[in-house]
Amino acid sequence: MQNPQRYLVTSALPYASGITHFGNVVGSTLPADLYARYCRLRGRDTLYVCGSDEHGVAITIAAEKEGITPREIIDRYHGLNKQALANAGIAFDVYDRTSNPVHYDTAQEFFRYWLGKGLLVEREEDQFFDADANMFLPDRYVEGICPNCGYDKARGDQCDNCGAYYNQLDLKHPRSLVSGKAPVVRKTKHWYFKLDEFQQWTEQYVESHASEWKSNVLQQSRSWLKQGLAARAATRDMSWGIPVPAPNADGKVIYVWFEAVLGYISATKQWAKDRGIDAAWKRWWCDADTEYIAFLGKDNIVFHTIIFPILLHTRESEGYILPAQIPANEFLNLEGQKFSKSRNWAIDLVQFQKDFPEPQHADVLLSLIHISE
Ligand code: B3M
Ligand code: ZN
Repeated sequence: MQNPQRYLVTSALPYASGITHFGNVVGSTLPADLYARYCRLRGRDTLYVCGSDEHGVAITIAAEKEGITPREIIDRYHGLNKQALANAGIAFDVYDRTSNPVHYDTAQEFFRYWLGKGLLVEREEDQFFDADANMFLPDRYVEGICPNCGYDKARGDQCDNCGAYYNQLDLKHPRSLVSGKAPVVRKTKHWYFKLDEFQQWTEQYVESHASEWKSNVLQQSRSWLKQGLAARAATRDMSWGIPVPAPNADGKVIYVWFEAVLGYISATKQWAKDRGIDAAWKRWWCDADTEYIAFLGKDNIVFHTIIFPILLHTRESEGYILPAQIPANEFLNLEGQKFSKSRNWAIDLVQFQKDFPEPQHADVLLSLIHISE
């Protein structure tokens, strides 16, 4: 874009399922904050938007582990993370949360729009079901051997080892993380988003940024597109999440990745509401003079270079803009090993700030940490 009038900056919404760790901070939040500060120093009209991602199985598994409700989990960690990031000096203009009713309205409005445009098709498909727990097994509730690389702790929707996304039925030797047993297959109905109809448009969108995007971002987006986009379930059988606004949708929620990215828009609406300038959100999301830069970690690349642009493109006729720049950092290593909450190999922000309460200590640590390329 030749001469942007304003700069919209977002960073990936940390799940409110635990304390945000330095991998999250250094991977997307800190670079976004640095860039937003640079824009402000250049006198640019800048808005830095972030918040908590509060739905999906990351939340429900964390709640089940502690025997508390998802609401209790998100209220605890949204508050802790928001405070810890503020203590670290991250200068958001808004740090909202996707349990906000403003976000429910936004996500359901988009979903109704896609239904009305025929972009969602109802399908009855096979899905893993845990007969002992009497529940369908979405995403991380099932683990198995990755169909792409053979990793033996691959999740139901994505492999942490090679990054591949697949239909959970492609997992080999699947086992339920609820009962530990092999799941059975049952039919269930979901609404599938016709991503395949946007193959050509997405290729054109990605290639139009080939000279600006980082090589890791381009490479992962191109390889995903090379596999061919397929219709993906945009709903899940879960009680926690945003209810599907369609007839006969009891017990169905919008799949977290089809609503969390819309959380950037909802947070901007909340920012405008808090200032009594409700309509001002449109200046950031529905004005061609806005330059949008989305910061994230490498495991979220395709949701920001393919899925989110498609969702926005469906409403480009109303002026919705697309991300112009999507800088993604590789995973942060600690003594040569990738950060991992589950393997208890992380520096969590809250603990660090307890041990080193002086504000300048956060800067020292963040400046010392090496981001693995
Ligand atoms: N909550 C972060 C993660 O995958 C995810 C980002 C959402 S950005 C809309 O850990
Ligand atoms: Zn794999």
